[in-house]
Amino acid sequence: MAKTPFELKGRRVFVAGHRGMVGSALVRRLASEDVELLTVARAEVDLRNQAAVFDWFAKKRPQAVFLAAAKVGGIIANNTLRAEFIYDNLVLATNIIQASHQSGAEKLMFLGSSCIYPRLAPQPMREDSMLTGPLEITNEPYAIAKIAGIKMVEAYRSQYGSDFISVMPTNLYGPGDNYHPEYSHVVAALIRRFHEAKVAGAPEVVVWGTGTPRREFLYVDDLADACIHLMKTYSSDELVNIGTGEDITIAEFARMVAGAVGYRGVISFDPSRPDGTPRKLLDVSRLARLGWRAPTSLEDGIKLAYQAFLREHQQAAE
Ligand code: GFB
Repeated sequence: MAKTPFELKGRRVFVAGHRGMVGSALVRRLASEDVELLTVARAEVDLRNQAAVFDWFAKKRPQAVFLAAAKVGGIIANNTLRAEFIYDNLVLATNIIQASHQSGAEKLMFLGSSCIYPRLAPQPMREDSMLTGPLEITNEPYAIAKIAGIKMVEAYRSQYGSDFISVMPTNLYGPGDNYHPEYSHVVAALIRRFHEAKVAGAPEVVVWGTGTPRREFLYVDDLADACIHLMKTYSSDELVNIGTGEDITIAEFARMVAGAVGYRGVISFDPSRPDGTPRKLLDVSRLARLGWRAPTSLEDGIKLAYQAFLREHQQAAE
């Protein structure tokens, strides 16, 4: 089962979800790995369609699979599109994990999320705190689907001896993010809101919630680098958290984004919007023991994300 180090070089590597923020970062990172990269457009194969997925895997026979396809969104998207979040994420996990097994993939990495840990898990959250308490209600459907994926990986390892692993990224941001005003995550939402307020000369920007929740943010290219490192060197049924090990309040974070964007007006808070989990800081000591730490500081990452927003915004306008 455990065949570490796992050589990526020369292998057929499938990135499921290559158009998403995480998948496109994996594709960028894999460009320096000398692999035969496999991706598939949604118009060709909808990864939620079991027959189409089984068929595609039988033809392409990827040797390594990154399962980065997911229905994702911020706190309001998770809380509103509850059926889509549980259905899409469950079906993506079951289709791709089973297809990888059937077609003889040698290695698979399943990407989960820090919201699989209990709402009030002791901080920083260790990998063994999964399933020790109730989940945050606003993203429970998403978290349950991700927990199911983790349990599938464990089960396939145990019954079939598959070299499948699971990693848990913290809140992510960077190029390719979704800037939808209502459904995005906080980083993309605030970059866009502060930018538009600066351009319009607006005197005030409203930030959702009380500003007191704490969040940890990881630049998505750092996540991709950690994933490649673990794909090559890690094989165990224990999860691995991927984060920076540092968090910040939403209020402080909003001030940082305003600074990076160059917005000088007033920042106010709207407590009628949900705060979500009070704090979710990952314990990254297992990852550190495995030889990886995040290279990009939050200050630098926000600047890079703002540049990416300006580029993507420009392209969308053209
Ligand atoms: O990023 P976010 O939507 O995700 O919100 P979660 C983080 C925090 O930022 C919350 C606050 O406390 C929000 O209230 N916030 C402030 C805002 N202003 C805004 C804004 O304009 N937009 C958004 N979206 N938030 C998600 C989960 O939780 O995190 C998912 O729902 C997933 O399942 C993802 O785990 C990583 O950290 O609260």
